[in-house]
Amino acid sequence: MQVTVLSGAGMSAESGVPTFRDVETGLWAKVDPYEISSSDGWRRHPDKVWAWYLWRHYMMKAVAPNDGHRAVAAWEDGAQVRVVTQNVDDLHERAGSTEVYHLHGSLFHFRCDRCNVAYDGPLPEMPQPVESVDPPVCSCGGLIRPNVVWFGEQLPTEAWDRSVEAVTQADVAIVVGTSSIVYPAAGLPELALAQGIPVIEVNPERTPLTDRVTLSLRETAATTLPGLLQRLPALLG
Ligand code: BV8
Ligand code: ZN
Repeated sequence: MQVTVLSGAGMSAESGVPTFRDVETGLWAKVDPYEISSSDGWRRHPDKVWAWYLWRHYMMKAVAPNDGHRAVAAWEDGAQVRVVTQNVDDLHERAGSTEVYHLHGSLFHFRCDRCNVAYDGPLPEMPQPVESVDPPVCSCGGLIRPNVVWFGEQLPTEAWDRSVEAVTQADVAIVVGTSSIVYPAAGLPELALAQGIPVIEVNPERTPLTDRVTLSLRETAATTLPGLLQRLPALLG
């Protein structure tokens, strides 16, 4: 059986990682996550954007995969599982998933914003979140940025193409922990539905996708994913 998982920030919520919209707490309460993760935001104040990503990068060291990530990884024992994630964390990989496509990049890779060369130089320690940190400067004069996809930027072609394949070849697609408002990622479940592939949503809240999917479970990732595959025959009838 081919299972495709489409995950968003809610997948990592039970690991203690604030979701994209919850991130307006603490130091970042006064910033708009959509502004600080946009190419315009980077142009306007690279020091604030760099500080935010550096903090999120370091915060990942203190968190671990949850039962939801582990369930998805364990499904590989009996099924072909592909994970299409909007998340820039590495929790699916750390739980053991082997096919993970990052539609919006990763907190763990950095590059120059001018010559694109990969940066693997030193990163300053950040024991506490601070509001502004100047990003390192590349030898070409460009600024080092996180290798994530900002609003207004194209998605990585290979990850997108593999994700479209994963969704259109699946026997079932499971959409978990996303508010389904950011495109083109939010359009992927429609490709499965258009082919009559069952789509199951796992989200404690309703989303714009809720009324369109085969089944929407008002439940959380860590509590529902562990037993979900076994429940599929009964759930899908
Ligand atoms: C593009 C990486 C085309 C960075 C992210 C107007 C102006 C400019 C652009 C646009 C515009 N209108 C539309 C657009 C396109 C735009 C877009 O869709 N905007 C939206 C806001 C309308 N999209 C883009 O710009 C994309 N690029 O279109 O390029 C183009 C064409 C030509 C030339 C150039 C470009 C790029 C989008 C990627 C942006 N980067 N992230 C980073 O992470 O820092 S987006 C980021 O937010 C996430 O990656 C995710 O995709 C998105 C939403 O976050 P979610 O993951 O859904 O999380 P959220 O907090 O929203 O929701 C959490 C959910 O979990 C909730 O539903 C909650 O109920 C649930 N939950 C909570 N706890 C649990 C749970 N579920 C289960 N279990 C739990 N325990
Ligand atoms: Zn450079």
